[in-house]
Amino acid sequence: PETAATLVASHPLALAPVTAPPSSVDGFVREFLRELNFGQGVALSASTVNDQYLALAKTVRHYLMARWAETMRRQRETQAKGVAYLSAEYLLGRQLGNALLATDLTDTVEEGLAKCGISLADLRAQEVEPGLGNGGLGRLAACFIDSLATMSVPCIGYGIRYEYGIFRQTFVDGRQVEQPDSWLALGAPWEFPHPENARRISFGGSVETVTDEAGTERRRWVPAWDVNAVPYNYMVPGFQNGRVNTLRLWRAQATDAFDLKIFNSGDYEEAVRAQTFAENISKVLYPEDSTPQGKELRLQQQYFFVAASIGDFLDQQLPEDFDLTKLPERIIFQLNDTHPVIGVPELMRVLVDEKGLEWDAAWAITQKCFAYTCHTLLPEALEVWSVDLLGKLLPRHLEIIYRINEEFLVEVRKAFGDDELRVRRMSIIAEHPERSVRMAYLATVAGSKVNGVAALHSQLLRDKVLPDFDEFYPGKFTNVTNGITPRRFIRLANPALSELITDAIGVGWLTDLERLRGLESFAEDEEFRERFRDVKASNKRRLNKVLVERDGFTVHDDHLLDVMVKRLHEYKRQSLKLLHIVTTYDRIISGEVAAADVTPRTFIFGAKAAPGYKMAKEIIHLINAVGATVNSDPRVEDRLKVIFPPNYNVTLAEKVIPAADLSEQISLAGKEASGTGNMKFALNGALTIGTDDGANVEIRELVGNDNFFLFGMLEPEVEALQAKGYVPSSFYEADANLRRAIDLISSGAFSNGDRKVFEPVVSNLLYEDRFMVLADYAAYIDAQARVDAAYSDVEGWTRSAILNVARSGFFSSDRSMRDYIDRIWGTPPSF
Ligand code: B1N
Repeated sequence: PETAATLVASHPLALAPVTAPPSSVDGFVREFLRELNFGQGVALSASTVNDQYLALAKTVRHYLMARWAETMRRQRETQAKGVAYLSAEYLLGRQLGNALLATDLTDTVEEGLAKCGISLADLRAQEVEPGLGNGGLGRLAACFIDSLATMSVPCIGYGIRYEYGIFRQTFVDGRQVEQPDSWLALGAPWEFPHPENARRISFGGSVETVTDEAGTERRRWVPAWDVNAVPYNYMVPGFQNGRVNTLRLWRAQATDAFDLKIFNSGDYEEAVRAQTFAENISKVLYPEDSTPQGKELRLQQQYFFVAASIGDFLDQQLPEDFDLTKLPERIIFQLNDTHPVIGVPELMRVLVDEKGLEWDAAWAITQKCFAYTCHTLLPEALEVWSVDLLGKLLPRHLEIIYRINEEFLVEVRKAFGDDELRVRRMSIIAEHPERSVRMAYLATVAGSKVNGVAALHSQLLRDKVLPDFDEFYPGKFTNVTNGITPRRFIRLANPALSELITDAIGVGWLTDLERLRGLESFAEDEEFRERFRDVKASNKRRLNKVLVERDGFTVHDDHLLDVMVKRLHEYKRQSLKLLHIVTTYDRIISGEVAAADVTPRTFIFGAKAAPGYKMAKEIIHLINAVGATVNSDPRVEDRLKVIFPPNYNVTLAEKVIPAADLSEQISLAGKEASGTGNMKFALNGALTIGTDDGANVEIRELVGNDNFFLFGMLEPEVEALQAKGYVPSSFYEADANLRRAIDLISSGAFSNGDRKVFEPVVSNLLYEDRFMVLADYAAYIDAQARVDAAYSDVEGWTRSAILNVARSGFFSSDRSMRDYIDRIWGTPPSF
């Protein structure tokens, strides 16, 4: 007879939590109803959509559970070298669709739910996306961990479980108003909290000298306060390969000790305040993209997650008696920009102060265990921390940074002689305007490799931002061009195109995107082109449905869909796009062209501005104002539409990008490190109008000049104009079209005659224009005329669009991962 004991001994559940994927639709329905009944505690008839969504999410994650456990078990067993990706941001997007795709359960689930009278699409729509990132940098991290799981490379993603992600954007009278993003409010079915693995993270205090047993003097940190870091694990399933990697996000919680001290002093209210203080650390994502503010809480966040992650890796992922000199054979900590760079002195502190290694031995390990990715060139985006702040929060780390710098500068002097100017230039410590730590320099000194994110950016990084370091460290600098995951951004976002591609070239391209080359010959196939256009049209109708429901906007399916979606930043030049729209509008209302002769276009903007970035918010206001005026002017005869759906995010991107005809990538040359939206558009069959910047350069090289609308100054021309002295008003004076566009804005045409509202935007363009909008205006207008002409040739346009898809396979994040592995990590696929 079967007893509990024999059951445990023989049952597979005792060995691993095996919930085999259902072999049948009925099997799925049983599991789903069980989750609904016993997990959510409701009957199907009484359940809400949210109940159903949560039950479905949990059912699907059960199917991944055995694979997850197995992945962890094998990693423990093989101790294969892996990547610890350290990133303050992960812009994941919705999880359900991706989990269904990874497990190949979409059809089974859709059918099973239908039997219950439920639509899978409705449940998918119920999910609130985890918006734990600002833009490209956070989304890149999400694409990379997807690719690593799909390629069977060991990886743990480490980050912060913000209680509030990127704010929800609303418009009030055309102006941005931010709302908190309570993404956890309706339940968090994808996360696994592990409070038993919480780690204590210390801050503040002082450093003292102690003598150890061997009689040597050692520095010891005596911190003043601490918080708990509680790990929340997320599954990162590979695409139909049975591997599930881990994303571990840390949440801050007050420690008992912290509370008790104050409780014992009898101050209840102070104890509660202390708790709030500790928990603030993971409360909210800083909403600045590219322009970090030196706030103390931000440094707390950075140290909090990095210390927890390094500690977790050393204590939880390594065997007990691990020889730390072998650490570089086991792990590479990849620094996603400078945000986690405080990890460098942290690893040194752990190795020297806690594990008792000698400084030199510890430094040799540390230098091999880190690599640094730089994501920007903008000087204001390069993080520096004032020595005052850093020393107050992390006194021992500051000491360690000083010593790293001292030894580094000794080497610099050895190499270059007493070139004091150079020494000052290269010092990790800046003296002006205040004494501070240059985090990019620290990362460069400590990292085994430093990479930029597109060919041009990596070159400029070496030539313009860190030339002394490039000279000092030959071979340290490299490039890895960014990529995007085709699973989310083609297969999930564009099922119609995916089906067409598979019909043409068969399966296999989703994990080997260069196979899209096979589509090239289909560009010459008339019937294929017609089907390709049908796909675009159906994606426009799908977008129309979403936007009508969401915001009441209509997208005409006979319009050229011209899209600019990205963070609002002056260097990205949304205002240049706006000048094109105003010029086109002006030509119609002035009678210069008949409305009927204008290419019908719908312009879509999507953009959040950092809440404290005034000029960006003014530009948002102006976009909305131009939209309101143009859209309601009968003279336009509906041939121009400007729509700006609020709260652009990953979920909306998945609908907008597949519908686009034209992708706007118009940053000033040399300013956009890479861009990744540009890649998503090309892979979904939009043509790009763009400057010679970031990854645009590589896109154009690949798709060919004829299938890309290039305009604007090249980076060296930008430099030259800057050097000679840029006077934006001279462009205004010299160009009648530009003058008319700017004057129309100044005249109050978009503000009910009020000439004051947009004066700051106009003045900025005329008298400052840091990003040379006016200098590139004429070339842009010209390029847009080429777009109109090309679009009128329907077959030619379609041919170009197909070639964009066929030739953009390089931009798969799987290829990025191969490049990281070959050039930086040395972490081959495992099992
Ligand atoms: O990183 C992306 C690139 O494709 C973009 O060109 C680049 O602008 C973006 C501080 C940043 N650079 N720097 C940031 C984000 C948040 C923050 O607090 C800086 N984001 C980028 C991926 O490589």
